[in-house]
Amino acid sequence: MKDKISKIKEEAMEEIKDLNNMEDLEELRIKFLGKKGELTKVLRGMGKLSNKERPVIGQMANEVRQDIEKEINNTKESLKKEIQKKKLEKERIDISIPGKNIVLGHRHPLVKTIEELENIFMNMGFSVVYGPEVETVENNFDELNSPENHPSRDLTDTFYITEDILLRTHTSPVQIRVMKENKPPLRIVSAGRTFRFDDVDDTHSPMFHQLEGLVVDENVTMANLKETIDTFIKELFGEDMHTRFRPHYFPFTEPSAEVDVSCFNCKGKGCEECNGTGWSMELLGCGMVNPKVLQNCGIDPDKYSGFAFGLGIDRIAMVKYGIDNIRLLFENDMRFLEQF
Ligand code: FA5
Repeated sequence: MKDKISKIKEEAMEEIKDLNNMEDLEELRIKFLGKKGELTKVLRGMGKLSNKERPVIGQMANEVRQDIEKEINNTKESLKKEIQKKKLEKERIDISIPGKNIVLGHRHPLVKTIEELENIFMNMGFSVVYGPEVETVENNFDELNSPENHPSRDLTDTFYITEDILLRTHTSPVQIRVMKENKPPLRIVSAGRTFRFDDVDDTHSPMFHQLEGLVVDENVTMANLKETIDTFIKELFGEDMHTRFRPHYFPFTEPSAEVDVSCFNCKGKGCEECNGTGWSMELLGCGMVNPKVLQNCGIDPDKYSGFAFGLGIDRIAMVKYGIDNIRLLFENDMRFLEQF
């Protein structure tokens, strides 16, 4: 039996030498030391030994088991080191290679313009509110006193979703929402997307942005409206800019006006850009809230009056950043956007 045990040890040690992966090592451990392994098989025969021989053989078997285990563990350790070394060699990083440039984006010129406009109006005591882009015909037209035969209601001018729901054609329906839900005094601005069946040219787009303003209180006058617009334009474009109010018609304001701003190139002197007029393109419409609209919203027109205005935000961004074509704002061309 002693010979058998010594032979097992010799064989195991010899086989371990040739192994170079963990799986084979585990197989070897099972082969020699497992429950059905070589050493266990020999030990099963110990019952036949005399009382004198049994402890001697037992001790020898234990020593052999420990020796084999020790050799397996040592081999495992050196295999681990070997694997780690190979891995490190394979994954070595060349720190002399130049790093990849991370391109950091920034806010779109339209978003910057909206934030700037909102900040100016907030400093003037206005609150910022939001309205939905999908509106009811009632809020977009009816309550704003737009008659049935008004051209802007036409199918060819407006994107209808159903007969009663549409993509809002302006931000003025926010006026209705605010006046129906709140009592005067009111002082709000609301910016967002608007939609019209307009053909695209340098200053028109079927999707564009407006900022609506509304003030309702006792004794609000046209002078307040003029002063507010004038202050805002000077705040946005500088003290040397002037405004001009031209009479206009909107069903929801009476009287109404369109506002021109001094040409940004020549500051009013007259140049090629403004065809010698000294005034830039049309930027906004405004007026005193029509008493009928106040009434539609449950506000007493004998007690309260108000003014409202609607700015074309895209055109303001164009003037502010010297952009001569509205299409550029929506094409997402990085070469254009990176300039702001
Ligand atoms: C209106 O939309 C009125 N709701 C404005 C208003 C509000 C008047 C409150 C009175 C009281 P208008 O259709 O003129 O008005 O449009 C206002 C501004 O939006 C224009 O001055 C222009 O700057 C801009 N705008 C209009 N259509 C387009 C378009 N297709 N593309 C780009 N900007 C546009």
